[in-house]
Amino acid sequence: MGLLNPADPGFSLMGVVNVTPDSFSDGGRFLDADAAIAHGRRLAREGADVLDVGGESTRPKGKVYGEGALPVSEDEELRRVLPVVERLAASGATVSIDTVKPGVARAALEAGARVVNDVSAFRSAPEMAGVVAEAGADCCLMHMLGDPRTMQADPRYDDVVSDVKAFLEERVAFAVSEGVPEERILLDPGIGFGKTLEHNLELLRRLDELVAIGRPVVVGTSRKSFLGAITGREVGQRLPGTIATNVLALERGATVFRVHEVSPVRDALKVALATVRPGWRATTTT
Ligand code: HH2
Repeated sequence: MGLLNPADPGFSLMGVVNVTPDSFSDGGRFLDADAAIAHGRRLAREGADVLDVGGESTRPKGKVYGEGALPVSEDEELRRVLPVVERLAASGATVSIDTVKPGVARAALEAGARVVNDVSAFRSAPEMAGVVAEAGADCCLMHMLGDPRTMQADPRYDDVVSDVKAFLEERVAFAVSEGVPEERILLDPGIGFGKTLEHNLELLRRLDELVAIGRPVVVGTSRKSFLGAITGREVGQRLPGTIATNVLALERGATVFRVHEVSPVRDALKVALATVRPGWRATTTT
């Protein structure tokens, strides 16, 4: 099952494979390629439809995470992600590359990745659109206010949902104008990227307004700090909050869920989907 299978009425899980020393929730755990590959394989066995491999953290600067992620050179990012992409793709997994650098995306696509997850939605490097178009790849375009070092400073919106929606619509138009077929585009509100707690909750509450754009909506709430702000839990103890937000997002029409823990989220979403879409359960095998 890929990310954009129109015959599949269910949901897709994107398992996070961070090959970084400084990711906010699992920094340093999978910096070694073998460890990252083993982790990716485990997520695939647990039911991840796509493995999202990233070599540069987007950890925000601010009171929760301190100084924030430092930029990584293209060479270093390639050194981190390429062996992981290559071997996971060779093992049969659908791989997505989480990068804002066209050079990294191009090399990852050549190594077998099929999706480009660009948290800057082609703003960091507009030529990323051409890379995606040329490879015939899928892409995820995400909303972010500013960049990881500035985004949590004092994020403000007229109306967060309308503003994010207008941004995503404009990014779709740009991608299409650069030759990316609309059917290859997924959209993501960018939970935690230049948003206060209230902004995140409002985006989740009114997610159906983003679903109305007509493209699959990806949601990434996994372990994020707004869950900690509500529950008081440390990063490793945010699975219940992650599940609650993903179930709500599914009910409001999101279809792709980016998570660190695949198996428990998958179970929760299967039950949620069987409830909100009677009949779906009969079409599943497990
Ligand atoms: N969140 C993170 C990274 N990439 N991509 C999309 N499309 N949506 C998200 O919500 C999203 C993303 C941040 O999470 P993580 O990868 O765990 O942390 P870090 O960026 O610190 O590596």
